[in-house]
Amino acid sequence: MKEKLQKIREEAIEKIQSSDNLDKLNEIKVAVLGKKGELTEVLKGMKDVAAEDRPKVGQLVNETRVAIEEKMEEMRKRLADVAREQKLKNEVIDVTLPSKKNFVGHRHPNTIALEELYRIFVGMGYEVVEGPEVEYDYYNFEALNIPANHPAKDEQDTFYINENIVLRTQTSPVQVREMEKGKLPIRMLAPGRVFRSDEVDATHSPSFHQVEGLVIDKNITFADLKGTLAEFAKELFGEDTKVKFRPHHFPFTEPSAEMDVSCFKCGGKGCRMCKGSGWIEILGCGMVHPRVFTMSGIDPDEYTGFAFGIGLERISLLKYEIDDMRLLYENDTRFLKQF
Ligand code: 2NL
Repeated sequence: MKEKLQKIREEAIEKIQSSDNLDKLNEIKVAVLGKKGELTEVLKGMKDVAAEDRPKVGQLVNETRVAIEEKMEEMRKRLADVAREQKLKNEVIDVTLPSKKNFVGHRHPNTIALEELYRIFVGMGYEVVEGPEVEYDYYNFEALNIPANHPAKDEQDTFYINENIVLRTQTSPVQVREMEKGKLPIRMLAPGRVFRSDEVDATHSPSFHQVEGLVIDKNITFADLKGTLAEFAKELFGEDTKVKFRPHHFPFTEPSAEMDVSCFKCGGKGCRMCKGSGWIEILGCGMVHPRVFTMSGIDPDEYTGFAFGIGLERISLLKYEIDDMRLLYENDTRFLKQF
């Protein structure tokens, strides 16, 4: 019996010492100390041992168990340490590795142009105001002195929601709503999406963006309009930019004009950009029509004002020399990432 226990002990310790991971150690534990383990089997055979020898044999079995358990615990600790070391080694972060490339988005050309307009006009004291894209016919047409029989009101040009409601064709209704509030003077910019029933081509889209400006105060004259817009043109296209006003007609302004800037590409000599003329049309403008004032409750004998409308896409196309408006709407990242 003594030899048998000695043998179990020696074999178990040898196996423990040669095991190289915690799973193997556990297998040994089951094989020796488990329910059907070698040592447990010896204990089960105790009934065949003579009664007077039992305490001695029992003590021997216990000593063997303790010795194996101690060895096992010692080995378990050692293997756990090794495993921990290995885990830490695997988790080491090399802080000298180059970082992942950060992909940053780009601003849309329209956004860049709009922010440029904000910079210029907010710098002159203008306030930016937005309003609804779906408008009453009244605010979009009637309050702007556009009569019922005007061609702009034709279903060919305007998207109608119903008889009284349209998709706004300009952002002037935002300004009419401000005028109605009666808080004067006004110096405002009305940017936003507008809609016209146009066929898509290189220079037209059924949905584009407009930035309108409005200034109302006592004693505002056409000289204020010219000075303001000339300054704007210099800020946007460069200090050497000249401006030219050509008489025009809008129902909401009187007198009305279109403003050209000297070509910023050729300086006025004539090139592809300005189609040889040396001038580029940039915006429409004029003095607010007295009828527009009275309809919004402002006395035209007390107040005067000027207004202008700029096509945002036209500015982005010119400034970034883009030759097709459709590129602005496709959101092709190969195009957008150039800006
Ligand atoms: C263009 C240029 C323009 C205005 C817009 C305006 C707004 C109010 C009163 C008077 Cl509330 N005018 N806006 C004025 C002149 C030109 O836009 O080419 N439009 C078709």
